[in-house]
Amino acid sequence: MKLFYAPGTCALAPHIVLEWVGEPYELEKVQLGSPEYLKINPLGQVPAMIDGTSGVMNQADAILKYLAHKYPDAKLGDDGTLQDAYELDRALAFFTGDVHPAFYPFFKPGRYSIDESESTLNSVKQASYKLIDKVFTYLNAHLDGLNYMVGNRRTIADPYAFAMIRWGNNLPKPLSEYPNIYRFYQQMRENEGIKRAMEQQGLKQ
Ligand SMILES: N[C@@H](CCC(=O)N[C@@H](CS)C(=O)NCC(=O)O)C(=O)O
Repeated sequence: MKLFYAPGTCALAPHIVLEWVGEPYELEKVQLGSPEYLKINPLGQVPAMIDGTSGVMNQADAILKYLAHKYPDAKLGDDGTLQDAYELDRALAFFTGDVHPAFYPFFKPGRYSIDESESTLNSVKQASYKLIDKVFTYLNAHLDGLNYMVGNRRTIADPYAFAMIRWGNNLPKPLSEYPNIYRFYQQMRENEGIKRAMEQQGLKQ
């Protein structure tokens, strides 16, 4: 099992899951957009993963579900009920389809406009920030009274949440203004598997 990652990206989520599972795996740090990496994942994105003869797997949510299925004893998937399976899929879809895309224009505004003037790029970032605030406000309400994303137990949705909440550390509004998100993040930050994954990626915060 080999995980391709770049530090601090959404690849942190499957990296944490691999730490939680505790089986041997390899890590390969890649240069996003490099010709070498495009040969591995033509989308140029991380995470990507290879498991034996699987070929190159990509898409964070699919990789997370693959790991949950491959390692049922780690109990990081749904609990076997229809409702829980829905709740878990909903959480993964929220991060993949709402939170990740909300952040991307903030990180790479030049991709979202053919006018690259500073004022246009700032405008793209501000529009992105409005979306981030919207999804964080929703997430903050969801986490009210909860320590985990789904079913009040640890699942693959929690590292995904952690990786994206981490991106919120350098926003105009501090994370502490979303108190439930802030509490969730601080609590996850104490987890040994998360500490190991962050250390391996060279991440401080
Ligand atoms: N749909 C993909 C998106 C992955 C993605 O965009 N990852 C970012 C890092 S968080 C990336 O590799 N960006 C490089 C790029 O877009 O060129 C997934 O969910 O895995």
